[in-house]
Amino acid sequence: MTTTLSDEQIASFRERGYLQLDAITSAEEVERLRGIFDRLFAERAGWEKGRSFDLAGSDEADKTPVLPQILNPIEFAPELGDTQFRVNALAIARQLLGPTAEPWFEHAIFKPAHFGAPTPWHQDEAHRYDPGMDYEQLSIWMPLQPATVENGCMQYIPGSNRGPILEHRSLGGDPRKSALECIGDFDSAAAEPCPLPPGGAAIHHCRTLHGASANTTDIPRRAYILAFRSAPVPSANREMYPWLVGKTTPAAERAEAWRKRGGPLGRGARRIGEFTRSFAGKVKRRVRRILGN
Ligand SMILES: O=C(O)CCC(=O)C(=O)O
Repeated sequence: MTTTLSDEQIASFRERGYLQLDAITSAEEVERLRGIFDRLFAERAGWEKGRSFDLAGSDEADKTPVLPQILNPIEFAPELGDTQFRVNALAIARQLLGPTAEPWFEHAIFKPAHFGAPTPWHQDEAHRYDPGMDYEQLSIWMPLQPATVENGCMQYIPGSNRGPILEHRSLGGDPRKSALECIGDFDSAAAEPCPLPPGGAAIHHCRTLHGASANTTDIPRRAYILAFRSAPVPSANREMYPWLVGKTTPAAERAEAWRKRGGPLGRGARRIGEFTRSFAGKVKRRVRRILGN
C-alpha cells in the first residue's frame, strides 16, 4: 500500500497548514504498533535517559503521568524501523517539502483514558533549540485507535502556517513543564478538529497552530508521530526563542545525568563491573572453601 498526495491536497496543505488522510498504513500494522507502544509506555522506556516524560504533569517517577511521551521510540523498539507508515510518510514529506526532506525525529504520545490532559495550543517551530539554522518541518501524526474530539484528536487553526511564530511560554508558566503553550493572539474558536480512523494521518506544518482536548473516554488515545525536515541552511535571522532560555525540565536533567554517567557506554561499563565483582566474589568463596576457611 503506497500513498501519494494529489496536487489539490498539496495546494490545500500550503494554504491551510494541515491535511487529513483516511489511511497511511494497514489495519494489521496499526495493531502491531499498538502492541509495541503499549509495552513501551508500560515500561516507561527511556525514562532514565530523559526520553520518556510527562509533557503536561510534574514528570516525577512516583507520579502517574497525565500526558506521557516517548521521544525517538525506535531506540527502544528497533522493529519500528520496518513499517509501511515510515515508507509512506517519507514519500509524502518529500512531496510537501521537496526531495531534500529527511526523517528528523519521532515521538509517541499516550493520552490516558479518563484523565489524559489536553495538549496545549502550540506551533512546533516554537520548540526549536537550534538558532542560526533554517529549515521547513512537518509532522505526520497517526492514531492507533479512532481519534475523536472526545479522546483528543488533533485540532488545527487553518492558515496559521502562513503567519508568524507567536509568543509561547512553558505550560502554566512553569519552566519545569516540558510542553509549551501559545500565549500569542489567535482565535481558538477557528479551530478545526481532525477526527481520524486508526491508521489515518493528520499532517501539519511546523508553524500550524495545533492542540488537542483532554481524553474523557474509556480508551487511551495513542499517536505515533514522524517528523521530517528539509535540508537545513545557516540563517543569521534565527535566534533562540526567549521562552526556551533557562527552561530546565526534569527530563532534561535525567538526560544530563545519564550523559554524565557515560550514557550507553557507562551502562556497559557498569554491567561489566557488576559481572566482574560477582565473578570475583564467587572465585573468592570457592578458594576459601578449598582452603577450608
Ligand atoms: O498528540 C498530541 O496530543 C499532540 C501532538 C503534537 O503536538 C504534534 O505532533 O506536534
